[in-house]
Amino acid sequence: MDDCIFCKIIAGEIPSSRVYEDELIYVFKDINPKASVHLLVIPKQHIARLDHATQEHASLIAHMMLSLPKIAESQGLDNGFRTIINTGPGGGQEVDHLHIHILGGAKMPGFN
Ligand code: DGP
Repeated sequence: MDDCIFCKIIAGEIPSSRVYEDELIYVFKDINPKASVHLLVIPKQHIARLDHATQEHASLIAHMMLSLPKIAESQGLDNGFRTIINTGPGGGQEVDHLHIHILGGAKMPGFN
């Protein structure tokens, strides 16, 4: 997607603090962290929102989910972490490229 900032981050056209990458996903630090560790896990394939995903994306989304613990642990979150997926305007999604937030450490958002 030409006008997608996360696609531009994957392509290296916008700088980011990368923490992990494989053939399917790219992981980088959120520019506006809400916790001492705040990462974004994105698929390299452009999927705008979780509710745009279909069965054909099932293995990709499973890969994203199953990668979260090792990514979190690699950033020092060895006592657990929070994941958030905002979907659409009603869910507070600001960037229309599917992303999973990983949050942990100090300054966690105040809800459980
Ligand atoms: P959401 O509200 O779920 O769509 O969260 C989008 C997040 O993306 C938000 O926490 C800030 C982050 N973000 C937006 N633009 C950039 C950027 O250019 N670089 C980085 N690293 N993060 C960004």
